[in-house]
Amino acid sequence: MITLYGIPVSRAFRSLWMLQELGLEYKNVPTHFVGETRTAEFLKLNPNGHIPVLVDGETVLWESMAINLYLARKYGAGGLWPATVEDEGRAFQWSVWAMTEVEPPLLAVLMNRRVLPKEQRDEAAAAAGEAKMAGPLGVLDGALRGRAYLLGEAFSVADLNVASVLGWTMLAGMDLGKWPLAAAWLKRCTERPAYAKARG
Ligand SMILES: N[C@@H](CCC(=O)N[C@@H](CS)C(=O)NCC(=O)O)C(=O)O
Repeated sequence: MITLYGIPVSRAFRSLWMLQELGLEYKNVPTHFVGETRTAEFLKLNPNGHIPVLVDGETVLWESMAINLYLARKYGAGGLWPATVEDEGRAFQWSVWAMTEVEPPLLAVLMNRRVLPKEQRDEAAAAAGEAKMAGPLGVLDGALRGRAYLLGEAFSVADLNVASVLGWTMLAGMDLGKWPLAAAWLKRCTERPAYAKARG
């Protein structure tokens, strides 16, 4: 029995997308990030007080990228999980990269352009985040030269993990016109049926 705690409008979307891609049966407990992750009961699952949390039988996991790598490794053989150890390394590389190089500046753009109440938004922080995003977007565009997906010609966990973070550019209204390969790749990834299903 697989249970995923979290709501689609949060980082839990990343793992809901993975569960949908893998066609797994699962229960979604729609735990909201405002208030519901700090109860004594929830903190037993994730002492950090964050969603998503995955419970797969006896295994409890948190951190969206780790959950997705685990799910792809366990249930995605011959599909989303890479066929070679070298490509596994690349999947780890891209997943860590998404969290460290992309998420912080992109979150600044998203929060200060869309999420925070207007009077709390800081346009300077949004602009600084947007400027910083030019680095990772250039890296991604370069990596996609001559290939449809990050590990080659097939969509994999590497693409899902990176696209699930980069998808925030759409919510934030960022123009990716300067990085056409990255923009086309993001469109390919987010047009997948499982992406729409995960949004609920
Ligand atoms: N690095 C974690 C971050 C998780 C996270 O910060 N989740 C937010 C929702 S998007 C949350 O649960 N916030 C509620 C809280 O911290 O109280 C991951 O990727 O899973």
